[in-house]
Amino acid sequence: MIELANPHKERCILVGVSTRKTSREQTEEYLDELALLADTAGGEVVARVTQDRDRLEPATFVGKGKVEEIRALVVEQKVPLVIFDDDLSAVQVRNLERSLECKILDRSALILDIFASRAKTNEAKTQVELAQLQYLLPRLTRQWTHLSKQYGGIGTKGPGETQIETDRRMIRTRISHLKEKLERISQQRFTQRKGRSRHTRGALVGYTNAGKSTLLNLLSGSEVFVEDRLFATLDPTTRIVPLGPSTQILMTDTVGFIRKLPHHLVASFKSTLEEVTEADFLLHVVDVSSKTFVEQISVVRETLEDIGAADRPTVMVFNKIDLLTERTILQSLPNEYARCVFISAARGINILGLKEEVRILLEHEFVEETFKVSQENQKLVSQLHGTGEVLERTYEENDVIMRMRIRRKDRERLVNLVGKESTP
Ligand SMILES: Nc1nc2c(ncn2[C@@H]2O[C@H](COP(=O)(O)OP(=O)(O)OP(=O)(O)O)[C@@H](O)[C@H]2O)c(=O)[nH]1
Ligand SMILES: [Mg+2]
Repeated sequence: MIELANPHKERCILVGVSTRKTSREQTEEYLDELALLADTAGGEVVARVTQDRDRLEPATFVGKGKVEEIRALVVEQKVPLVIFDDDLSAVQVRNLERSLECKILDRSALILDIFASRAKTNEAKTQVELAQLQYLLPRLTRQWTHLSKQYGGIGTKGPGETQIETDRRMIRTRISHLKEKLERISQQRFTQRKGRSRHTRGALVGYTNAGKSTLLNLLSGSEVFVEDRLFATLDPTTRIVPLGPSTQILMTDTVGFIRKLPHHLVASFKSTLEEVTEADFLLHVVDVSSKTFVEQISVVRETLEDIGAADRPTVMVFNKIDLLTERTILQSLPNEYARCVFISAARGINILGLKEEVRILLEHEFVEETFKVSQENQKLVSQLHGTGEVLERTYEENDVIMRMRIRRKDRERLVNLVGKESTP
């Protein structure tokens, strides 16, 4: 593991392969990003190696000659770590470790390592550990025999079993334990969210380092952690944001996405990402000054699809316009994205424009409706509470009259439901 706290940077070599699907230029861009990841993890990149190959080498990922070239660099520069931009199989890691005689990491392992050092809360730590173990399980080779020391105990070592089987069994047990723990955390979160359900809720989503936390700070006047490194935020933070003189909404900032985010990581961050899947609308923050912002948008969209949040009403927030020397690219974007604004969160440019766009979205997506329900019908009253924001409540004989803000798409269903239940 690379220690984030280590003041001595760990020297490393990055390796990327261009196949038929990826051009040379793309591979270089991916390596730029891998270099940022390595830097975030506390590494110092001393060399980058690339190769064009139609077919990846099953035994060593890159070709034999390339392995030799990397080995020469490792020896010459005394490098303890080589990081590959793509996922490696257990066999490839083992073979490469043997040939290069140094530590081998792939992109997923590096991202998991960063998440592990960033995780502060019980929830984030549990989610990261689950993802790490799931990543590890199919890659278990003999080198992992130390695990029994970590998780050992009575009954963990049956006679005649090989160490590796024991390790696998321990990991599986630990995985189910962590899953149960996360299920409980998810339940707690659900209860918390219900408690604050009368507010409209938005979530900030976007590629890592796009400026989500900076924007939340600006909108809410708070001080969420901001850093020019990847994955500064892992835990969701929710703040009240004033939209106008009489409207307040809740905004949640959460973990950023990245290309090839390990699948297990997305899956195990389910409870954190529920803040996104259950939000009323999304602000998709884009670093428009990045050369690869279009690809970043697709990565974020794919991840949103993965977690079932792709259909949320969304404002595209093109951030960091202060860094653009050439603004012509901005002209075409409104044709492509129905709702979009151009801002600089760091400089506070066009924040009023952003708030206006959110107001328009909310007006379009939400309506006010008044319901009259018998006070005795507690089930229906609480059902209404769960579907929207109660703006006003008055009582009339046995009835409660609730003026509510609800989603436009829920209106018909609710009117039918309440109409049927409350009129005699
Ligand atoms: N120049 C410029 N820099 C910005 C702007 N907005 C944010 N930044 C910088 O971009 C970096 C990342 O900002 P964050 O707010 O931490 O980004 P994030 O999206 O929360 O990142 P993660 O939590 O890592 O996913 C910080 O160094 C910010 O100061 C902007 O409008 N202009
Ligand atoms: Mg952040």
